[in-house]
Amino acid sequence: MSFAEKLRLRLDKTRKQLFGRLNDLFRPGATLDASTWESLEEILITADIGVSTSHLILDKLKKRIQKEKSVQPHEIRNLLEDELIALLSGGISGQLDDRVVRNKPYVILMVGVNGTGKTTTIGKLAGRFSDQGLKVLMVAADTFRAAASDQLGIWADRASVEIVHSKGGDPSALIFDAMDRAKSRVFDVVLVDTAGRMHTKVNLMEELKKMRRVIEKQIVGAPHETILVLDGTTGQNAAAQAKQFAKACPLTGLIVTKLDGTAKGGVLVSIQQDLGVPIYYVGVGESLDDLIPFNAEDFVKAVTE
Ligand SMILES: Nc1nc2c(ncn2[C@@H]2O[C@H](COP(=O)(O)OP(=O)(O)OP(=O)(O)O)[C@@H](O)[C@H]2O)c(=O)[nH]1
Ligand SMILES: [Mg+2]
Repeated sequence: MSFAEKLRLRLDKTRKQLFGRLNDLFRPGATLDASTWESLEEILITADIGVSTSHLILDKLKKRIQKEKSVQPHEIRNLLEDELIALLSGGISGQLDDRVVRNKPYVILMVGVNGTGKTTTIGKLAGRFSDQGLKVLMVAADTFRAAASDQLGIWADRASVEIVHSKGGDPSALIFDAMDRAKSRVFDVVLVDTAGRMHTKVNLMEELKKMRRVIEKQIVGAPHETILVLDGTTGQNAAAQAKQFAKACPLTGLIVTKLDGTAKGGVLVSIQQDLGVPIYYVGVGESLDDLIPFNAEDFVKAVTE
């Protein structure tokens, strides 16, 4: 199955519940009037695109069709797809797979609110990079819960990669040791798992900054990536988290998980609009291969067609 097919399959619910309504709204011969725009606005907002981004899209569509003499329903629909693809393509500057080979070791710090899927995503990424022949080191810097390190350990086994962990203690101290090991044993990629933290807790955000400083001091140019992992089912709250995390530490990319569940998908559009950082992957399940490289066109087609 291709990535596009898998995405379509896993995003079935979103497509049917929300964007499926586009079929009716823009059916052949449908009259286009003020109520069409109202319905479209409602579809976009319900899909978690957010009020301001939805209005931006509607304004752009209206401007584009003003110039036309007569407009067919399907034309608006095509314009809508183009607009969504354009919004989702903002900030894309190469996939993560292409970037990790630029520096050695390539250090990736994963951050996010509790339970968004950081540990699971690190497991999936480790499997992916390891399959590409890269030597991967996992760092269990979520030292708050004993179970967190065990959980990452299971993923390390699954992906057959090495892991650095400690029993409790300061995550920054563990990171310090891990960076040493990454340099001396010449790893290609280092994946640092961190404890989930509320974006509103100042002390926890400070701790994150400290971890970054430790990495910076140990390896020139690192961390090469600070990736925010967002739970797609949390909708506009995910958008709020993204803004707060971006304030605390410069984000280089996003991964949105759980799009196989009740997520509405539209939140990706509003986050892109707010932050302009690339979405690297989307998570569509709990297995090792349920991580799909993000492609705006495939994504928009999967939810709207
Ligand atoms: N359906 C689905 N479940 C996912 C996905 N990604 C993660 N999960 C599940 O979400 C739950 C939380 O995942 P974790 O990886 O533990 O999340 P975390 O961000 O590391 O959590 P904390 O370390 O507690 O902050 C687990 O039950 C995962 O199996 C996904 O893409 N789809
Ligand atoms: Mg975790």
